[in-house]
Amino acid sequence: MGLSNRGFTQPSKIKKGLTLPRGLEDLSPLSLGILITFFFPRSKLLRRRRLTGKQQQEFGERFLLLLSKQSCFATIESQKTWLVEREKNLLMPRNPQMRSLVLDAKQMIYTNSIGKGRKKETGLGLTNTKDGNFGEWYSEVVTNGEMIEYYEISGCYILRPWTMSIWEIMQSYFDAEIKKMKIKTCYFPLFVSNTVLQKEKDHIEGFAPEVAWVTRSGDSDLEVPIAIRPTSETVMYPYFSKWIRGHRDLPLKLNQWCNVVRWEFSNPTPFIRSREFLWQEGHTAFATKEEADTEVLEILELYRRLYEEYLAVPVVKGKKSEMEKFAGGLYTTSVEAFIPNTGRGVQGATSHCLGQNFAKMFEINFEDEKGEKSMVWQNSWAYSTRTIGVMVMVHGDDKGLVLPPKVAAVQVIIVNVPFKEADTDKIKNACLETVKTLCDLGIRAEADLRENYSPGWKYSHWEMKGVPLRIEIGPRDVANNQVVVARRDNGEKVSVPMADLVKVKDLLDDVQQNMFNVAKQKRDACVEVIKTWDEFIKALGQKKLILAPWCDEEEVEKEVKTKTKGETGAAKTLCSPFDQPELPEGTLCFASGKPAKKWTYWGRSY
Ligand code: 87F
Repeated sequence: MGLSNRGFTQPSKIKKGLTLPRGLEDLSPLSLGILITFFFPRSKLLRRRRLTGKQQQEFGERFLLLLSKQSCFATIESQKTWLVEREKNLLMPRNPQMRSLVLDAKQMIYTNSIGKGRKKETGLGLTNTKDGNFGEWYSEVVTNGEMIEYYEISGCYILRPWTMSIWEIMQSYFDAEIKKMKIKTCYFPLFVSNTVLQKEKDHIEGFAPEVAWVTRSGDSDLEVPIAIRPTSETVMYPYFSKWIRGHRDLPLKLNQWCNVVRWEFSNPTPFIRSREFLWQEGHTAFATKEEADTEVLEILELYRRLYEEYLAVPVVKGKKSEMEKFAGGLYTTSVEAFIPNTGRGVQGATSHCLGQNFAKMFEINFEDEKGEKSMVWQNSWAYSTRTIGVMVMVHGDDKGLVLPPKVAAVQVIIVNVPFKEADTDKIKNACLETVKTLCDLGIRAEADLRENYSPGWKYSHWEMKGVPLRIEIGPRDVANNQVVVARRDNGEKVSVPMADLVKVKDLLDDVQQNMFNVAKQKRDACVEVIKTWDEFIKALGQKKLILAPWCDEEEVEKEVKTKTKGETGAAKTLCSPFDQPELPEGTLCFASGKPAKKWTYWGRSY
């Protein structure tokens, strides 16, 4: 990607008589002339806005020649991407005649360049494979799948509707669950003063370089710079102190849905590591530690369900080591996911018990039932848009996104397959009827009846966007009162009688379950139980998720980190799973040789 089109501004330098790149042979020079007019609205070549038919034809011919300069493209793949990228940006002329020509050419370019003939090279529309170049594959999937648009500020991304609909579904689930727990919604300001931010020193220490500051308004410097929230403990807790007086004010349980900013410097990745992201942050205060402990686990269970039941991503619930926990808190629990392709763990969400640290700093006290002054016990917990990135990484394939039905904005896409002599209206009506039946059944279904795209193009398009089920309706299906259903997860096709469309519900459930099972199988296949340092190093080299007996000493963890530091980052503890395998008496720590206290997951991580 990122191909230069500098060559296109110097038509005079083109040599004639070169062969055309594959896929473009069928385009008439006129169509191409029109296309290029819209491809490069700002190019020097097209400074003159209004072009006559002849001029367009001329441009078309030049364009063909330019395209045939194979040297512009490193590979046929890059040519393909280039064409698709341009095709996306193509503007539509208002004149109906021009419009139909452009549409015609547009479809031809797409189907010719990435359609049937080339389907096998890689997944349609993707130039990288998941196993070939994971990083490039990921960024192609999130952009071509219309989830993300890159933005001019590094580490910031535009979240497109396809992303936001997933986020909203997850939000509805989680919000409803926490409301059942009597957690109330609130909203605190984005800005935080330095004094307040610095109040809890332990907490901010280490994070300080990531805090972004506003230092100016217009031309004048602010008297005191103000920070943009990286998290809201220090924003909220002064008010907890004000609002909590007696035991009747407890528990205080708040949650806010908002954005936060952390000015990361390491390799930004859409969803996974971005400088601004969306999350929910819950902040609660209780009279007793027991209540706080209980809530930590209740929330963690909601996070597990979010990953496993909604995103179909298996996670491990566990406790973070002292080194990896949130420094301002008492203990941290998390759900940890794993990306088999990169062999990296990823912290999916965290639920912290803050103990009384913040209560001390912010004087969050209450008078208990006996009239004695007491300090509250606090929790804080969050999941962010990172969840979506994990889902894409785990399920995506060489054709693009694969969305679990439960979070897909469109669960079923219905495509009409008109044949030349067929009654196209009849087919369209069958599609619309199917949409209605499915929607009445509570399924999120839509029909793609656009006439300017071929069925093949539409299949690829919706595959790229990860829609779980595709229904194809052609003349034969109409005649037989049936539809053909194709699954995104495994490519299987089945015929379903129109009268049995309720079966689509079972199919969606099956896709959801199958996606989880497949992901779990892959994750489990990466788990390596090891006992010795040599085994550890070997497994790390094989991108495994390592489960090892550990002495639980910080010094040892530090040493492992130092010893494994390399280009791809050091290995660290991910969590100690709550679900502990048996640890036989006398088991030794893989790293220190001291008696092991617990089983812990280790690996490189995001
Ligand atoms: C970056 C800059 C400043 C993480 C930061 O996990 C402060 C911080 O406090 C910071 N990055 N953290 C820890 C966040 C802890 C906690 N906050 C509420 C959560 C859950 C939600």
